[in-house]
Amino acid sequence: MRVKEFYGAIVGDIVGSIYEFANIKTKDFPMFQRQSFATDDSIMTLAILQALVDMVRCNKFDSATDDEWRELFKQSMQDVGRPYPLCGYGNRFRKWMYSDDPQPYNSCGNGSAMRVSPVAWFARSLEECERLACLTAEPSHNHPDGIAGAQATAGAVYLALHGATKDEIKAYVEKYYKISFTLDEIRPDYVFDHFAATCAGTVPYAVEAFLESTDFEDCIRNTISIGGDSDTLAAISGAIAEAFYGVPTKYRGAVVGRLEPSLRSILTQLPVVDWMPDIPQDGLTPQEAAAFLRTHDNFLILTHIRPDGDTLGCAAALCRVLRGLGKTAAILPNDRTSAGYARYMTGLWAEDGYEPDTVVTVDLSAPSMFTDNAEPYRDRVDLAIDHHIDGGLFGPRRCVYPERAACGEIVYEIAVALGQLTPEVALPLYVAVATDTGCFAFSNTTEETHRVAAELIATGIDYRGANKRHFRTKSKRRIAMEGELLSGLDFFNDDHVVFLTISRSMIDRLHLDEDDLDNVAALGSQIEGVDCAITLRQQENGEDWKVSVRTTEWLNAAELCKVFAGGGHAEAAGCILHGMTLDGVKMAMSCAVCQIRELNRHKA
Ligand SMILES: [Mn+2]
Repeated sequence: MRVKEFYGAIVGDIVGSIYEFANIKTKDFPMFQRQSFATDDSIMTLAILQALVDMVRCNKFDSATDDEWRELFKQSMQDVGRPYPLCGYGNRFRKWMYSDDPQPYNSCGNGSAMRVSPVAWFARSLEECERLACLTAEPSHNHPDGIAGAQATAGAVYLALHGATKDEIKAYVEKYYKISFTLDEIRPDYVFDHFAATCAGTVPYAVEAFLESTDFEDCIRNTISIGGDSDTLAAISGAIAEAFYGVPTKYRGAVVGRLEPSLRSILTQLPVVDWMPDIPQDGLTPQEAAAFLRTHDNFLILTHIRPDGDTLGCAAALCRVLRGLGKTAAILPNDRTSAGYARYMTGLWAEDGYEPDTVVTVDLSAPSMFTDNAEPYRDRVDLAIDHHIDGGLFGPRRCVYPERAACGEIVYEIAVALGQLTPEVALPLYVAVATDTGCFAFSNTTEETHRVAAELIATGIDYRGANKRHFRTKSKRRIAMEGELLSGLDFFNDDHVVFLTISRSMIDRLHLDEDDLDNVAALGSQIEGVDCAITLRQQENGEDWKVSVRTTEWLNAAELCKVFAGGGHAEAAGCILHGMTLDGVKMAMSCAVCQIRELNRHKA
């Protein structure tokens, strides 16, 4: 898979953060520790990124003058950086940061090199890259060496992004700095002194750490192993290594979790810039995942909290595939499994005391989606199979295809690769695919979805029975509940937004269970003219609310739910709001809807 995103400089900075003043001269250390944090290198990199994004958004990227660029870079560094006085600014830069009229101070410090990497992603030629690099340096680091450090770094990232070899990258950097040493030669004597804080004392060393590396992680380890200004060195080498190798997706979660929301959003809300290059992203194909499964044994399969047909269907199918191969496999019990889906799980739940060797998650997108009893396995997931965009970042191996309508489509490919597409496997997979697509009616449904369904049906399963059971049958209680919900609709925003409320008293009075409440959210989205249907379900404590959102294309449901630490897909997502009254929840949700709508208008 190839993606347009960059985390490399920030990964390097965070890994290096705890070694800057406690150098280690070894490559053997944990990449992320609890104390690892994003320092000024990350924050200034994000500030430069924000400025570039702003220029694109206001359509001035091509027409802005040098003065306008310098002014914007300066402004962006102050805007983004001022809330973080303790992130590690040097003395003179701190004065600059909090000055009302900041002036360049002829610095040749490495600050100009550590923050520059985003320009390489936006530049369309090496010349443009060098010009922009110079303009990011000049507001503070206007010494010729400060500018050279920024240009050498940005140029190296640019070349790596555009397919240059290590020899070509080295030759380019040597226009600025001679690199006539190896890491082993300089390691004993390289310390964090005055020289190591300048561009000349940093950039060539970071570049050499990249040149000697075998992959992204090896580059970061090389960099930390020489000592010096570790976080800045690694921010530089990490940016180059990312452009050259790509960053393992497992590090994205570690970065995102260490950035405050406002900083995080600079990274995650990149505008579409078609000229921006993309980089390879790791991840297993279904065939590679199949190969992994074939060579392992004693499996435990994890499903997500509030399990749906997709996660349960995938688990049941995968468990049967593995048992079909003669392996030991079981599914961790999920006590919220509804009666309608329990029929597919018979005989597959793990018994108490089962000790697995291999842990696999299905349709489980984030750490917050683990069930309570899955706690002991949180840090030992071996393979994550998922179709959520940020899915499976907690695992070392991911088989993630966000373009797939259901995780069931991916497990189908795996079952085929392992020669195990039996009717017993196909039926739960059909349920997985059918339920996650609203019986092939949601907009996530593709030709591929239908092709997979056709292959599943061809095994001879009773798909008509499954469809009747899951889509055309309602309990009396469900019908009564729908009657009450529909008589209590609450419209907002010129009838574009509708709230449906399932109160605790309704659940108790009508004796509603999980089956009765399954997919209630779809009800509101059936109303003509409604673009956003929000179903609120009061939790047992009375003051927490489970929110399910269904939207049309004008509003991204996942973006909306992310505001409240939830997630999901573009047109179906969820979150939980804590400690609120019904009116409070409605207020919070409708405000967020309006804000996102405004933001999108602004973008457009
Ligand atoms: Mn799913």
